[in-house]
Amino acid sequence: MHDKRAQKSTHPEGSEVALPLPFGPVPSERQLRWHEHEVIGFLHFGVNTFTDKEWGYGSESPGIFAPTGFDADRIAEVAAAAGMAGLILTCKHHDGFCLWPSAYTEHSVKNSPWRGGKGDVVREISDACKSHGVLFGVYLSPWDRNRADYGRPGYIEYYRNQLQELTAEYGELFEVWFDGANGGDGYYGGAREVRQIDRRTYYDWKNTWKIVRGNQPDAVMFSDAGPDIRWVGNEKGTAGDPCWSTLTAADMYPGFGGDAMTSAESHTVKAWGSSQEMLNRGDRNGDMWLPAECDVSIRPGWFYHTSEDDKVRSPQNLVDLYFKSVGRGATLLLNVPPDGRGFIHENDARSLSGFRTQLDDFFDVDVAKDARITAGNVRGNSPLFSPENLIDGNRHSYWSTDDGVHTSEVVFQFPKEAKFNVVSLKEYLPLGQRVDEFAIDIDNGGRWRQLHRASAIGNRRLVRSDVCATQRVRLRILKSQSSPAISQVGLHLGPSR
Ligand code: FUL
Repeated sequence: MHDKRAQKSTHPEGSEVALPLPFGPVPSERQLRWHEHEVIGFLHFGVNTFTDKEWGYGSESPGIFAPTGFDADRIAEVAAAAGMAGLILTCKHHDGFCLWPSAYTEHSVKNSPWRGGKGDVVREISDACKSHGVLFGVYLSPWDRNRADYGRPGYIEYYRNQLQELTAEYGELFEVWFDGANGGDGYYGGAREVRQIDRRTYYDWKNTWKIVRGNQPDAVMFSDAGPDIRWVGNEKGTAGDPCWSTLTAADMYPGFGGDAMTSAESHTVKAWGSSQEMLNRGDRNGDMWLPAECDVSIRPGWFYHTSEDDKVRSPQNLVDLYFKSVGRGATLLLNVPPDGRGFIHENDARSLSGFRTQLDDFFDVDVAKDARITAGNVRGNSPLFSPENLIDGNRHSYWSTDDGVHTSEVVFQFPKEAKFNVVSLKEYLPLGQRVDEFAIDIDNGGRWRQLHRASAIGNRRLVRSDVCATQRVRLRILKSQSSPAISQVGLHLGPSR
């Protein structure tokens, strides 16, 4: 269902030609900013780093949290060098141990030997992010296996108090992450039992989220169900193809993507086969802008384990993930867990740096800029919507067609053979996700040969191929819900697969 409200056309100042009307749901300002981030880092750090576990039971002594050389600057520096736009820290994982000296519990760094009980990991990471130009975000696990009151109303007050501390006392946040894993066995203040909660109602999310909106109006909130960013339905770092940025999420909530669905929910997702599949691909007819974030770890586990030092993803593997996440209109949230010393292990740092070098090799040069460009149709024949906008490097300018012209083409003519193995496309998002299908053709001895055909463009669509050498490239918009609005076409040559 799309927004059928009557929309008035607007004319930019001094122009006779009206702007195209938006189509369907459109992103908010905060979502638009987030779309630009592309690669974000995730830091899983806490008691598990010292117990060699993935999920702490909740009974761990704060005394075991003892990094020998914690260095937030070194972490932020590695992230910045890797081109990560931001870092999200697990301030509290399911074990309940807090990396900041929360006023509401003793189960925190204030009872650890680290920095003599005066330390604050959240503060040090947020400060280091600031000095390295990296944005900062927080993860606060809704599930808490330490708390005696988990599962009762009192815990909600505790959880909200902590959300208040993190969102009010650590400067500007760009993202707040709500994990879906919730309920099961745990320490629970010594009860050592199994506790289940109703994921739909227990947290009264609508009101809990207000704390974040009040303190951090520019931050996006992530969960299985938004409200700003959705889980991509797997932890492999790959978005569906296509992966629409729209979804109908009214009945969804954090934890929805897990296995525990009510029969009403199973009904909602029946058409997709599973909720994970729905999250992975999005819904072309969805009524909300709810783009996907692809969380994945650089190692098999989320927390650091010495035994995985030789299982770190290679730069090539990370580049492949980039193409399957960012290249499908989503964001890559790459976990790089600090080790027991308290910084990113040398093997992980080396892979990250190789990853960045390869991406730069791809995208530093754009041969499309050398082309003469012609389009089948230009909106009102106005320079405002000229196909030249496709190569001006400006995210806010775009090529568009007259109203009613939903299929069209753009031809890039080169003075001499252009070589590339990646095509990069960007839609102008403030007008919604308009294009259903497109194709890329190359001139092969005077005849067009189709290189690629796909559905959906969105924030970014990367098409990887063998190296092409040609004097003409053509983009065909085969199906669009409205006049297309494309803001970028890039042609790049990078390392072969
Ligand atoms: C999952 C958690 O259970 C994992 O430990 C990790 O934090 C991952 C990002 O989300 O749901």
